[in-house]
Amino acid sequence: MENKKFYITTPIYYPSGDPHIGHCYTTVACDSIARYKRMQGYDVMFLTGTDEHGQKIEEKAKERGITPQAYVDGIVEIFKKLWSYMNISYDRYIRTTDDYHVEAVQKIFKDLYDKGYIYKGKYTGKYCTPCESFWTESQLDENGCCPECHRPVVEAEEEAYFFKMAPFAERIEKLLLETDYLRPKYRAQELVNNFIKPGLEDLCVSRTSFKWGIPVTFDEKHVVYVWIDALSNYITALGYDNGTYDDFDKFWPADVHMVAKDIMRFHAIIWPAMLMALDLPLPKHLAVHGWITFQSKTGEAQKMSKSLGNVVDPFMLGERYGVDAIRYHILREMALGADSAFSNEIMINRINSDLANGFGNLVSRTVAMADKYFSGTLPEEREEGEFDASLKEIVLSLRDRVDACIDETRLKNALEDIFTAVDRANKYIDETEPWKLGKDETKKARLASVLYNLLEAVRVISTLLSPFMPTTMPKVWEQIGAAADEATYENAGKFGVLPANVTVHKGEILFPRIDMEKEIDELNAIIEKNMAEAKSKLSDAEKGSEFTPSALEEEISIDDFGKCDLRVALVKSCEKVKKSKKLLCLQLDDGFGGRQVVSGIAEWYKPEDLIGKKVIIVANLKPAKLCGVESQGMICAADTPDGAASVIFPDQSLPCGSKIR
Ligand code: ME8
Repeated sequence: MENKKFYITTPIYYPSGDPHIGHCYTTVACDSIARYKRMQGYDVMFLTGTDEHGQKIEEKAKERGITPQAYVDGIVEIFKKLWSYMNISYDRYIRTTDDYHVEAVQKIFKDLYDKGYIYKGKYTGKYCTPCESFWTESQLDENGCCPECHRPVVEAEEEAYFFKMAPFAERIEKLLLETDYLRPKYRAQELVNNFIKPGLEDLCVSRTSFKWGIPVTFDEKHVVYVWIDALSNYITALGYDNGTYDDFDKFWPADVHMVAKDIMRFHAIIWPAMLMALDLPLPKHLAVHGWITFQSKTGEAQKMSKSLGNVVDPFMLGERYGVDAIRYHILREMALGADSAFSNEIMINRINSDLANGFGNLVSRTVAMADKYFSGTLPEEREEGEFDASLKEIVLSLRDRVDACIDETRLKNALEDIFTAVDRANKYIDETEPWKLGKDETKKARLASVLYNLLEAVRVISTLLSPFMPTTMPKVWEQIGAAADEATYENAGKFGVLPANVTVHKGEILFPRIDMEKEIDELNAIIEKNMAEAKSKLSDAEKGSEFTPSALEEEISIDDFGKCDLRVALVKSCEKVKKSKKLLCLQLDDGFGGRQVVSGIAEWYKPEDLIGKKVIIVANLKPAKLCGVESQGMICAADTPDGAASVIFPDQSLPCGSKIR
């Protein structure tokens, strides 16, 4: 058992809104790895929690008229409820408001100060309030906005403590470029180029502009910068600098920190620098995954955002399809490093093809045949035959392949490998045609072999799947007659473990097939309702603050603008363009005798929504034919955050032909 220890962490999440499918991804991924490692016999510590301090939380609580503590308490409960619902087997849950963590962070801060790595200075710079991050001029994006969220930054000046980063630059560069700390490795160069090459600047690590944070013990008007507070969680939760826990020596350094790319910089640069300053060993791996984006009806990928109403509610999905199906889907779709679009179609297809038709069908066919031909109990006579060897080979090599994927945090590949074996087993049924063997009394021994081989394949596959889908697999073991001590990791490397006269038990359908069309209609209705509700709940200011405008076009002169002739016009009549789902044809009174304009807004407007309304047109646009219909100009519309077009309606009292300037 010596050295068989494994420590894995999720980020600690901000309780600034309800958790969604994005948070589930990291947590379910870490949970599956933790379960797999436990199954392999490791002593596992799986940590998750919540990051509860900071200006954003203070502001949200104020808006609601409650204390920050009451505010976070409410949301933490929802996070914990979700984790229990999703079968997350964390060993420890840290809240940064826990006393022991507060005390330990204060000691860490003092320790870094005493060692000379933290000093007092004055901060003037750019601050992004939503991200709670200070940036230097050179780090801002091309519009002078926050490089993470692309929202405007404000000039901020305050007396502050700083953490010296320069002494660690060389070691961090080596860590990123020469070790396999960062996964995927291709992101290392980008970090080195953006942050280390220009010179690692000292990090501002205290704030005086708000109160909801951990006070600096030796200068109480300062609170500790949230990232110093948050990152420390990975060691305080093990008992570092506190007496609440005592497994620091046992579990540190961590084997895997898993995060999404938005917080890679903090974990790839600041966290190693802190650990180096504290003279502690560095974690072994930082696994960085992409975003789960939401694929809208119009097909574009959007960041999930509460104000768009597109946050995918894991409770709702779990109720409809079962928690294991959701766990499977998100892990199967997401590759390390890459973004992945969440769409209901992809999810339902995946559940139907892999789980209902693939694995579910394999189990139910195998069990049903053992039941039908042998009343549930296989006879002991056997006859080996063609195809057996190739089935056994793929099943026997599966465990090693999955082990390697788990060790490299490539869960999508682990599931792909397992489902290659599922496909192989289903093909074996087609090849051996047990229904024909069943009709022939002389082939009973061969039939028993075929069914036994299938049951063995299912045993190995279901054992290796159990960390990913922990609720369903015990039901499979029940159906195939595997005892608990037969469905073990050790046995997943063997063939021939079930007793020769195994008895199966027909059971419920594991993954019912979903009616795609019906489901999509229902889900779309739910999403539309959520979007409308989210919109109506938000103030205009909030809508603005969540929206990231597209980049500005190249600068033009006033003369250039003067060339563009915008006019007010009245929609006299309007109809859909035949054979086009997107186009409307509008007859306009433009103050100059009338004109016809074709506009691609049919998805969002019906003709009757527009007739009688004044609109703004680009009046001197060269005519063009759209779907064979001539268009003499263009209707002005704004892009909405959810990718629709919103026609600009000027004041109805403006005469047709009025020029816009
Ligand atoms: O950043 N797709 O907390 P956070 C994939 N408190 N992953 C997503 C996601 C999405 N759409 N949305 C969230 C913080 N995540 C800090 C962390 S750690 C010391 C402090 C996951 O609540 C992903 O793991 O904003 C991401 O890194 C994390 O949630 C950010 O959570």
